[in-house]
Amino acid sequence: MTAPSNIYPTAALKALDAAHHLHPFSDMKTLNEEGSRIITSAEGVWLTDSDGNRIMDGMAGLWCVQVGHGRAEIADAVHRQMCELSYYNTFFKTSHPPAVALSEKLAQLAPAHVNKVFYCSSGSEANDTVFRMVRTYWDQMGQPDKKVIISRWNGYHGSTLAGTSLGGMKAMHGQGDLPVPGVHHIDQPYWFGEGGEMSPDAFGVQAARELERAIDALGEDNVAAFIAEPIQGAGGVIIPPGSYWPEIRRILSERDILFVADEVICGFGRLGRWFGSDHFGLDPDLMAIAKGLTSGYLPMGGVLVSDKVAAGLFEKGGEFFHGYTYSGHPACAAAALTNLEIMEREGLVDRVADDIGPYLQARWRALADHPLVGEARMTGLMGALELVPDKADRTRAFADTGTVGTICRDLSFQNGLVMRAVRDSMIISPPLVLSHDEADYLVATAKKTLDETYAVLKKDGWLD
Ligand code: PXG
Repeated sequence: MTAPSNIYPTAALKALDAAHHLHPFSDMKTLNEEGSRIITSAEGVWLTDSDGNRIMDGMAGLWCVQVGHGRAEIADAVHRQMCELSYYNTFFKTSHPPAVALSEKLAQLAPAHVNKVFYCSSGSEANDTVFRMVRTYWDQMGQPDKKVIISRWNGYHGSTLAGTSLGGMKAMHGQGDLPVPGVHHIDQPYWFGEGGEMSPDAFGVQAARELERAIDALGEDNVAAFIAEPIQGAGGVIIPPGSYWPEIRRILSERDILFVADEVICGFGRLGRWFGSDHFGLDPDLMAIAKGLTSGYLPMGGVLVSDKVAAGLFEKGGEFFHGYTYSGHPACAAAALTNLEIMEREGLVDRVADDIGPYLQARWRALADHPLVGEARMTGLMGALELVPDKADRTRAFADTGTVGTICRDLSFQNGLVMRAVRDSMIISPPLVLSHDEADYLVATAKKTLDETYAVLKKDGWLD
């Protein structure tokens, strides 16, 4: 069968896209004036667009393509599964082999006290599941007043009602009158942007103690859970100071609330361990997963459930009135199983910890020498560059937040590297299969892009 990309020339594809396709998180007016970039194929860490340009996928799609693009092995497994059992549900006392096998595999990979999984199709649905699960858990435990979920400003947990509400993106809250009641946001551990004169560690402790203050002000008896990403992704790769997670752990250990790790980005090797919780020594009661679970080959998400929560929710009997038509979809489960098999066989998680991770980090951090860069940070394969008008003064930002980031992002694309801009920081999160040569290309292209951005800003009067 011929794919549409081979039928229509680029201009026609752009015109049809503008006429009929509403894109996520996009200013449709501006986008339609410019036209979308049409990606037609991909292999490894490389994308090809409809004009034949090769571009390095520095974002692994949207933080998800761990094993790289174009793995026929996953496509074959999905094909086989679809020929055998393309769909059946997991409601009403039924199951099927791929869902059973994947559940066993996830229990094996998850921390020792986490042995069950509830499936859905995305990270947003995972967090909607979390939202209902933690409240239902406390109902079951005879503590129905424990309802409030604490989360963080500038956290990202998806764009459904619960996802947006749990997330801390004010622009998103503004659309749809969110958050829903019962969500309380605390400050994020963003030292570069908000740490003022404090040392990173002193700031990390202060940010963690926001949680303590919030629980105590709301009343422990009213708080159901705290949800957080181990490292905030969409918020701008906010790597907390070393003091942050240990202090959060102390606070949680002294109080009876659930801890939910949103592993949608940090899970599946991104930080050099199977989960971000392993990297930071967290002890989550629930873990939201998606993205890297299938490397994005098919949509799938889930909530990993600890023995404690499973016992409270499911062992007394009674139904959890929750689920999706596609919970545990056989083709998606087959994609996930094959993806995890590839990751294990090729040792991709250890590779991030011991090989490509340290290799790229050293070269990425050296970009801090560039006159535009205030900080270059990276953990595992997840990094950010803070673009600033004055290296000597961390508190000074560019006017018109986001404009400089967009200039740099567009130049990066032109130069053959996808970087994502968050405010005025540049983000990368490449596939875990990135080679050393490809890492060198990534850093050289980022450097060239920074030079060109600097020249544009100088010419247009952005810099002194
Ligand atoms: N939690 C986290 C931590 C995420 O990063 C979600 C939940 C929601 O997942 P779904 O599958 O519903 O999208 C995410 C998603 C970006 C970007 O531009 C980030 C995400 C999604 C789309 C764009 O950084 N993260």
